[in-house]
Amino acid sequence: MDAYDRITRNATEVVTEEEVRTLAEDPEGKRVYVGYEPSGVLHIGHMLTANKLIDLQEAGFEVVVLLADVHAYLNDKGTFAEIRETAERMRDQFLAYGLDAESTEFVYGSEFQLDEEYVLDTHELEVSTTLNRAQRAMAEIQGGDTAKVSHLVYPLMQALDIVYLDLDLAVGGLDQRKVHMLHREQVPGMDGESDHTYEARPCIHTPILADLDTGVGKMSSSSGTTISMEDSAEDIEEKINGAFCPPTRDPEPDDEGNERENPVLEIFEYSVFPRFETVVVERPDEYGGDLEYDDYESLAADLESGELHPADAKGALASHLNELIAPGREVLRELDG
Ligand code: IYR
Repeated sequence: MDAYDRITRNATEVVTEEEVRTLAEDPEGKRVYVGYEPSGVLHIGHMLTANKLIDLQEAGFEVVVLLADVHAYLNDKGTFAEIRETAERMRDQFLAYGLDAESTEFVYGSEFQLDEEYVLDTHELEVSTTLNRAQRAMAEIQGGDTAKVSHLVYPLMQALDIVYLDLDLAVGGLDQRKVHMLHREQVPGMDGESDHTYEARPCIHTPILADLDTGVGKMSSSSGTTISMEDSAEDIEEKINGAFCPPTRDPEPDDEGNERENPVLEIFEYSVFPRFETVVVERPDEYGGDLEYDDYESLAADLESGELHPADAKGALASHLNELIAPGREVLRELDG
């Protein structure tokens, strides 16, 4: 796989392809980041963007993980002290998941977001951005129904982080795209207080998994079922067994006309295949014996043809997820004594 294909595999959106192609010509030492509002336990959504960071590390990028403590505070996720504590736990889980310790830099937002230059730059963006624009950028990130003033400052700060961390590329789930677009439109016009470069950077957006139980709408860590670093092997098995998995990549809409996805296949595609050379589906000999897949396409095709039964696919998914999660689970166990 060439550098561009590795950098962009499984991405839903690349902004712009041309800019990322230029980066791919010489990725060595280039800087890329994902920012996370700290939460005590990683869930499968964090792991999906982490897979992309691992791809980028393998392509030669330096990875910055922003532990966005100030952003979590602005999004009403707890007291500042509570948020700092969960951020520390997050770092250890990312390393256990497979980010390379040598080429990963963990930065707390509060290390630079309270500096005078940064605060003045935020105010500059407050002056140049309409309320409506900031609110739209936040629509998919905001916790709670009521927009607070903090929710309008949040995307402006995120747009600035890309400047202050001297990044060459920003990565995020598709829910971050409007903030990144705000960055691309607003930052290049800034006067700016700092010595950093106020140029727009390219962005890559990763898919958002569908709801595990129904395939309708997005998987959410706050409602519905999610898979997390805390889950035991049995928890994972139980959750995946209960997942929606018709024998197709393209399920029919439900009775109310809502579009549906196949979350089991999505997790194979975005979480499992990027991390395993081959995926083995264990089956007793009387059911045809083990199956082996080198890529997502052949597994999905077998599910569609009936060669691979959804129950066997789920069993393999649970065991591979368990393998990815086990080291982080161990870290959490040690942290909690
Ligand atoms: N908006 C992210 C958190 C976040 C991401 C980046 I990239 C930042 O520069 C700051 C915050 C979330 O929804 O978790």
